Order: sequence, then structure tokens, then C-alpha cells
Amino acid sequence: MTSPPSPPSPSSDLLAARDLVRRSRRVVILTGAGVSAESGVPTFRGPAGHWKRFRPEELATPEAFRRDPCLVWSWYDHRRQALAACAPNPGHGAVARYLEANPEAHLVTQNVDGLHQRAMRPEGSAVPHPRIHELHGSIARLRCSGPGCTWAAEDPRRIDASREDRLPRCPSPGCGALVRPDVVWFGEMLPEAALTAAFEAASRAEVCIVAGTSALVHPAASVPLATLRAGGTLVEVNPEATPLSPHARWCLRGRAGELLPPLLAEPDPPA
Ligand code: BJW
Repeated sequence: MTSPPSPPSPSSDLLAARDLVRRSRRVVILTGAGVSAESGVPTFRGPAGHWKRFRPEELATPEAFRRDPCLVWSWYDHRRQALAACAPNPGHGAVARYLEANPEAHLVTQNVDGLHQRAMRPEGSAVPHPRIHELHGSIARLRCSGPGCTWAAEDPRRIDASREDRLPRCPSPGCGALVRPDVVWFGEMLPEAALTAAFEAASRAEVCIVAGTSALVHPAASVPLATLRAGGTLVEVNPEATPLSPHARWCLRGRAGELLPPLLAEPDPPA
């Protein structure tokens, strides 16, 4: 009888990066859509990305929403429903355990899917984790699109986007403007508190791990530069090269779900 194949041994780069992570207290992890790919959530760019079927300026801008709110809402409703069938993967789990065990670690994510929060709090707490900074909002939240109105609510229900008069409207007295997903579209400002916390954590970090992002969208892609400017080290986890790769001390080429668990693993307790 043949024995089952043993898992591939970790590369020397992975071991070296893991040693540095273990010796560091202030670590920032920046994630993008690639971290959720193994949960079945499509990335934006690349062969199976959202943008192969839709141009970003058609769907992810305030102008697109004003022009055709039904088209934009039908895309988001489709993604919200698809997400309901997705679960955090081993990459999300590794990040969650690492944040739990390391009180000075921060997670900065561009993802709007909430899978990091779910990995951290499977029981579904509504209170956001104080060291998870969501730069591009949350697809499960709604907010008012009217100028000056601050109404927002967590609401993952289906949206009927078949006709404009069926789209949800703001319930604030005297408002009634269309409700929109609480995500950040091109040309919009990022949530100030999350952005400030992300850059503060990155500029204090000894190590910034950048996982599953094409690093094309700013200001998120500039977060690791704050770590570099302060003398810290960059580690990239991505099957493909990105504009940040030349700045990384180690580029770990592979999937986040396979590389983040060994990279972030706690040392074994002494026997
Ligand atoms: C795997 C994997 C596996 C696959 N494991 N990896 C500076 C320079 C140039 C332009 C700008 C700049 N500063 C600002 C701009 C303008 C603009 C911008 O960045 N444009 C560039 C595209 C050129 N930025 C903005 O407009 C931002 N706002 C802003 O700057 O406000 C200030 C301001 C406002 C007004 C006037 C003046 C100033 C807002 C950006 C909002 C981005 N929004 C989106 C949509 C969110 C809602 C939604 O989900 O629908 O956010 S766009 C989309 O891209 C989404 C993502 O969060 C974001 C990043 O994508 P991400 O995560 O990197 O995904 P992909 O698909 O690109 O990459 C996946 C990666 O994973 C790949 O590398 C794969 O190889 C890898 N991968 N499988 C690990 N298993």
C-alpha cells in the first residue's frame, strides 16, 4: 500500500518570512479580492474577474448609479445573493487567529464581502472588530444616496431591481432618495476613520503583508508604502506579480488560502 503524498515542504522564502513575522509585534495585513477567491467570490480583474463582463465605469461609479440605478443594483443584488452561499476559507481563518493572538496586529481590507469579520466572529456579532479596517465599505450595508443624508443600515435582503419604482428608498423623514450599497465607488472618498487607522497602523508596522490584491487601486495600494517609508518590510502573497512586487523582500507566489496559514502560524509549544 502506498502512503498518501506528504504536503510540499515550505520554501525557504516562506520560512524566512514566517520567522520575521514571528519576531515582529506590529504587523499589518492588507488584503484584496484574491483572498476571497478560494471562497468562490470572483476577483475584479484577471481571467475570471468581474471586470471581464462589466466595465468598472459602467457599474462602480456614482455617475453609473445616477444614470441606471437598476443596472447597478442588479449587479450588487446578484453579488449579495452569491455571497450568502460563500464561507471564509483557510486564509481568512489564519488572519482571524493571528489578529486574535496578536493585539498589535491590524487588518486593512479592500474587500466588501465581510468574510474577514465572519472568520473572526462566526456567531455574527454586529459590532465591527476594532482592528479590522474596511477601506471600501461593506456590500451587506445600505446607505442613502441623497446629499447630506447620513441614513445607513445593515440589510442583506434581496433588492428588486426590475424597475426603478421598486428600488429601496431612504426611510428618513422628508428624504426618500434612492438607497445604495454602502461601498466606495471610483472618485469617492474612502471612510475617513478606516483610512486614517490604516495609514497609522502601516506607518508603525515592522512588517506589512500584502495578500491577494493587484495593488492597482489607490489609496489602498499606497498603504504598504507607509510601512516601507518607516523602514519596515513588505511580504507579498499572490500568484502573480503586482506593482508592489519590486518593493517586497519576499514574494510568496501561490494562493492565500495555502500560504497565509503557514506564514501566520504560531510556533509549536515546547514539547
Ligand atoms: C490571489 C488569488 C488567491 C487571485 N490567493 N491571490 C493614484 C494614482 C492613480 C489613480 C488614483 C490615485 N489615487 C486615487 C486614484 C483614483 C482611483 C484609482 O485608484 N484608480 C486606479 C484604478 C487608476 N481611486 C479612487 O477613485 C478611490 N477614491 C479616491 O481616491 O478618493 C479620493 C478622491 C476622490 C475624489 C477626488 C479626488 C480624490 C476609490 C477607489 C474605490 C474602489 N472601489 C472598488 C469597488 C468597490 C465596491 C464593489 O465591490 O463593487 O473596490 S474597485 C475594485 O478594485 C474594488 C476592490 O476593492 C479594488 C481593488 O481590487 P483588488 O482587491 O486588488 O482585486 P483585483 O481583482 O484587482 O486583484 C485580485 C488579485 O488577487 C490579483 O493580483 C490576483 O493575482 C490575486 N489572486 N487569486 C491570492 N487564491
